[in-house]
Amino acid sequence: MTKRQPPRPPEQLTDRLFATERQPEDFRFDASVARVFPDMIRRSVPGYTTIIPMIEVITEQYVQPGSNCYDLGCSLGASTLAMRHGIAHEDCALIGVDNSAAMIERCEHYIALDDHPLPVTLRCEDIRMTELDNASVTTLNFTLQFVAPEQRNALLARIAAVTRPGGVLILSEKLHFEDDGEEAIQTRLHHEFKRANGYSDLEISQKRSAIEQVLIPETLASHQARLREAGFDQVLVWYQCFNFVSMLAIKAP
Ligand code: GEK
Repeated sequence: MTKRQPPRPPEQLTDRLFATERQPEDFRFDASVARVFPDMIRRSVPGYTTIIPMIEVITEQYVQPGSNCYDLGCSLGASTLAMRHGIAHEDCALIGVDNSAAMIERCEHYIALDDHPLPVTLRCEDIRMTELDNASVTTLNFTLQFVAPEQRNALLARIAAVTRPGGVLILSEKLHFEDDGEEAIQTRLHHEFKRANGYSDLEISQKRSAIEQVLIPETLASHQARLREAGFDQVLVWYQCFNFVSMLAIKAP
């Protein structure tokens, strides 16, 4: 009798996408990025490996029975799985949304490998259009920065409108600083973090050019003002490392 092999995670590669000289081209979340994504985000985003488990802790605190939880821009589901493990109510729905088919396809494997009983619905959709309703916890973990700035207000207002009293939005973003001196220091520290994680100067500069027009960072003050305008009653920073921040926007109970 042949022994059944346990399911294996999809093959994960080291991120070498920008290691050799390449033609300038805007960054896209395609299959080549999806294949290296866990390595890429861990080595590129300071604090990512702390933020993910804290999303579980925050979800646990704010999830409400009979509500929906959304992970908008779920990629391979790291934040989705953290939310899943923070939800103790069987009658909650957890929905992950990403408009990259390559990400969603791989995400399905990671969700299937996780043994938590709460079902996860994955939607290959644009977060600007996806249906939202009856939310207690919504996560935008480094996703809003990829939405055009002029479209951010409408999305956040829609999230705030469907968030129940006492519910929250977890918003993680790369920051821009008003003060040029601070911008220069925080950027240098971020690049040092990448160097310490094995990225070369060529990789850092090519990635920077590729992402420049695609990822538009804003100041902390703009985020805080927008979240309040959107309808959240309290906005606080629960984590910051260099130019990367995570905020908690709360609807009053
Ligand atoms: C994590 N949250 O591991 N609609 C849907 N998806 C989008 C859109 C859009 N309009 N724009 C971008 N995305 C994850 C990490 S990554 C962050 C999130 C990063 C998706 C895009 O396809 C990608 O998968 C994700 O947002 C951003 O916690 O790569 O820095």
